[in-house]
Amino acid sequence: MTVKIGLIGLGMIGRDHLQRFNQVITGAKVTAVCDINRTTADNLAAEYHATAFYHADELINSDLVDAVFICSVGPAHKAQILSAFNAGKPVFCEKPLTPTANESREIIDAEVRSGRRLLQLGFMRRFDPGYQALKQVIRKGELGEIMLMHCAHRNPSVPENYTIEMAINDSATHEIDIIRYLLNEDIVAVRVDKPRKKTRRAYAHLQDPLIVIFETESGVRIDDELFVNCHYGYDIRCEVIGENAIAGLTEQALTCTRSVAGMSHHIPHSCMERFATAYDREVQNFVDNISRGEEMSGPSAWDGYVVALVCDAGLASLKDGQRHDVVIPECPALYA
Ligand code: NAD
Ligand code: ISE
Repeated sequence: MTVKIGLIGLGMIGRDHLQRFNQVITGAKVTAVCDINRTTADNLAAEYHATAFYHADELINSDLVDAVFICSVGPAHKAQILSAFNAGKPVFCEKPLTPTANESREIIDAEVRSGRRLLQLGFMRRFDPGYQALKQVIRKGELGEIMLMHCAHRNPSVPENYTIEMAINDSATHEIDIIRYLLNEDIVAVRVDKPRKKTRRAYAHLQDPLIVIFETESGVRIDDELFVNCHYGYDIRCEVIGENAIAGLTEQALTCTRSVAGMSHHIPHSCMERFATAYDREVQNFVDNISRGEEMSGPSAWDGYVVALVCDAGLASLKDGQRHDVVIPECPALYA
């Protein structure tokens, strides 16, 4: 069976996934594409031999589509996900689930009413070999009691339309999810610190870098450096500090060069380069579940909702600099 995919949102990540479906993924074909920019939709439909749509609902309800793949901007996600649920079609949605927790709650309630998991969320780091290996190390108990974590989320640059709030609900979302994945517990408090100094490379409206401090249920304290105009590359770092040992992600480069200048290796320049394997695996997971007639697995709407709750607290702290508690309601049985 070839799963017929309808892909909505043909920007940076949408095009990357389109190419992935064309070159890497087995068992699926993109039969329909949609973008509010008609020229973009027409051009990519022609290039990939798909049908162009300009309204998401029309693509979602089309017989050309078995499963919906959402890569539009965050504020458009809720309506498109609910429309896919109404059509009874499985849906992959890029992160964030929605920009606010209240909107995410509506998605939880709708999916629970449907009685089955229909959605996989695009927290691709859970499919990254490095993070998976780190989780195994933690699970085996080699580190002893975990006390601290140091994370860094460095992007070479961000466009002018990237707002300070996006540092929390677009970038830090990845750390919030991966902290929960690695430690198997929830975040209960957040504080955002604005260092007095900011990089000259950021647009005037941005405070960059930021430091976010998280605290988990058991008391693990995590610092996350968000530096989205770091200039030198796309560099994602994570170190877990235990009582007996410390473990972290390694450099990702496959080769290392020795020269008179010393040792050097390549540093990725985009998320598409750094997480290529993770994206391949998350998308194949989505397709395989549909091909086998199984419910969705991997990051869920619940994960998206909890991350949105942490982001809401982070946004409040961005305004007042205070520590904000995160209150997480009981998890519905569907996601247990
Ligand atoms: P982008 O701005 O480059 O592209 C978004 C596209 O969606 C544009 O072509 C726009 O015209 C289209 N669009 C907007 N509203 C639409 C609507 N209602 N219906 C149809 N099309 C619509 O953005 P991007 O960087 O590709 O990001 C898209 C989404 O993917 C965001 O949610 C972002 O957070 C996420 N993302 C995830 C990762 C990751 O690492 N997992 C990386 C980049 C982006
Ligand atoms: C972007 O939307 C992503 O999801 C990238 O993975 C992240 O590194 C970047 O900061 C976000 O803007």
